[in-house]
Amino acid sequence: MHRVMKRVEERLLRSSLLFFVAMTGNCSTLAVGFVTEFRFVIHDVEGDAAAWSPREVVIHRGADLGETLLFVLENPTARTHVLEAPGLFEQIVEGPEAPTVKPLRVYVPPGETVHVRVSTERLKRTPGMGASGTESFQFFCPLHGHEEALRSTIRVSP
Ligand SMILES: [Cu+2]
Repeated sequence: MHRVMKRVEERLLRSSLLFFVAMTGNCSTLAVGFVTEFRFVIHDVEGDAAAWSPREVVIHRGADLGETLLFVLENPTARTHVLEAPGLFEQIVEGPEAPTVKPLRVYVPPGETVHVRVSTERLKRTPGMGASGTESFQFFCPLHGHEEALRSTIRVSP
């Protein structure tokens, strides 16, 4: 009997600790300061292909690049699409652990909207920028064609 009670207590303690971690995790994601949000919508196009719109987005490094860069991906179509943007990285924040990054490649199921946090580290440092100071990244759905004509562009300008 005593042992059972002890186990229950332990379990309660563990779940309240988890709750505490979840709460503080939430607080730290709320305290991110200035958030820049960009919204993208996928469209089916002729020939079983698909393209993301807007076809071109400009992010101003100074004015737009806050601490948090959020992409909102909408898929109003009847099939799954992907947003892939070589050179950009998704920032994964899990609880109190330090954020990790992975190449930006996000699946968006039919009828759903997915929010992705994009890493701003590399965009702020601007290693690969051209003479004009503008850096370009292409994005597309790799499942439904990656021809030049279907690609959209994100320009990061000073
Ligand atoms: Cu697609």
